[in-house]
Amino acid sequence: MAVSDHVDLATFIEGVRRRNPGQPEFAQAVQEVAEDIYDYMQDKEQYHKYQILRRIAEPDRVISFRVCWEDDNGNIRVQRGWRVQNNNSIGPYKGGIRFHPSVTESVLKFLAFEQTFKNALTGLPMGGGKGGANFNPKGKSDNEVMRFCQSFMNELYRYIGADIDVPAGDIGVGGREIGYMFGQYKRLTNEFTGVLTGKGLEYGGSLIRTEATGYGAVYFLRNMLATQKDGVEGKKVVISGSGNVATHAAEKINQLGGKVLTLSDSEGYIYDPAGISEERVNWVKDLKNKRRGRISEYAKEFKGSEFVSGKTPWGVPCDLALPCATQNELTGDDARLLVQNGCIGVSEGANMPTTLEGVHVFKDAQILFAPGKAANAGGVSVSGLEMSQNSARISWKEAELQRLLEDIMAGIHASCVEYGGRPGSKVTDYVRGANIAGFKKVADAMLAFGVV
Ligand code: NDP
Ligand code: 2IT
Repeated sequence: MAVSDHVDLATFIEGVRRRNPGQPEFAQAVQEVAEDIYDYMQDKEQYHKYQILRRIAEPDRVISFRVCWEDDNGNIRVQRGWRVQNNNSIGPYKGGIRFHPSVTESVLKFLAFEQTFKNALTGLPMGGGKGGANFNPKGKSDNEVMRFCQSFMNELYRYIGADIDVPAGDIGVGGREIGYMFGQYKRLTNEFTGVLTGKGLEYGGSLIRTEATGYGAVYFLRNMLATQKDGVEGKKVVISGSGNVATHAAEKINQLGGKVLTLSDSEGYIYDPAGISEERVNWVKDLKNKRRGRISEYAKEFKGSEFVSGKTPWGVPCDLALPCATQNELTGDDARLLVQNGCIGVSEGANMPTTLEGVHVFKDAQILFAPGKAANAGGVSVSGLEMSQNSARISWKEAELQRLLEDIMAGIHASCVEYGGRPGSKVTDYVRGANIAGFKKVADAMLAFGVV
């Protein structure tokens, strides 16, 4: 069959939209990947013939279930839970669980699709999956969260396993929720296995898993800057979010001598011209993890800082930006503003935080732009290392894990440079590099399996 007989990119995207009505986030993620892969596949007949991209963009399965729980007032509440098992060609399904009212099947399908490429980039044997529920943990008591997690696991446990599918945390799911879910899994199956990652250190968790995503996103930024003989020291940095990824990115920026100007949550952002020092970052971690408070409280605590309600932080002039909150939080206009204000590097701690238009603005401006599937892969990488430690029934030392995380991030950077070169440009197209390097590994495994 001649290559010209295959559907073109526009027809392919149109087909994805038609087959997945009402799922804009999923279609967006597929389009971002397809734009690069179509170009790469032009002279690679096998990938066309075996419909590889079409198959990766059709999850192996989507499991959806009812989650009932009782609130503290005795009301019966009903939520919807999902696990999307996207692709297990190179290892067991692996990816986080998100609890947030905005969770839909579209959001989880986009995340599981992205995860497939991200996990391939890490070099570790992990396939792609994602799960979650439209449950809002905000304002719920510990007991309510526990009952919800137990009820969620009462259904999920049938579909997961240390060699089948290994969930972890994501938005709204941290150490507390993983503890409740692991406890329930163990009770239901009478098995102590590495079925979840991000576990507490007392029961099989790995050192530096908590820090890994934020640290990794900053290591990736440092690697990109090094290609331009530059570094993080002395740079002004704008960060969105104030959860796990944002606070650990801020911590690492401080350690490398940068100045963090902002953090945010869904209600607005705080701007601290003095810089959000390590001590202040620790205060934010406490606010979020222990007191479960809002970022606006920062401005009341630290004189000279301000809270800007209902806005994202992208208008604050900076050298570097790290979107670490959620999908589509950085628009085309935001991207133009960042470029205009002299921003030279963007590293996505969140998954797909930049809209498709924003991605094109960064690519056209030829600034250093790292897509989430490369930049935030540190978290799932240390999850992979947690799986290895659990299988071997040992715990590695912190220095070893720190070294492995830095090595893995450097390896992902090198893969992006290998596949993301742009003729006539001194800046790598990291989006293209990550898409092609991630695709190639999964695609070649799929070719080996034939049509399944
Ligand atoms: P957390 O729940 O710890 O924090 C999420 C942060 O993002 C909070 O500050 C939250 O504010 C904000 N946020 C969430 N939803 C929205 C929204 N709709 N609009 C504006 N702000 C929002 O989650 P994580 O830090 O773990 O996750 C952040 C991002 O990083 C996500 O995109 C996640 O997929 C990604 N990621 C996480 C990894 C991990 O290891 N945890 C690994 C790789 C990627 P509020 O409290 O107001 O909701
Ligand atoms: O988006 C992600 O990579 C995560 N939420 C972490 C997944 C994991 O399995 O550690």
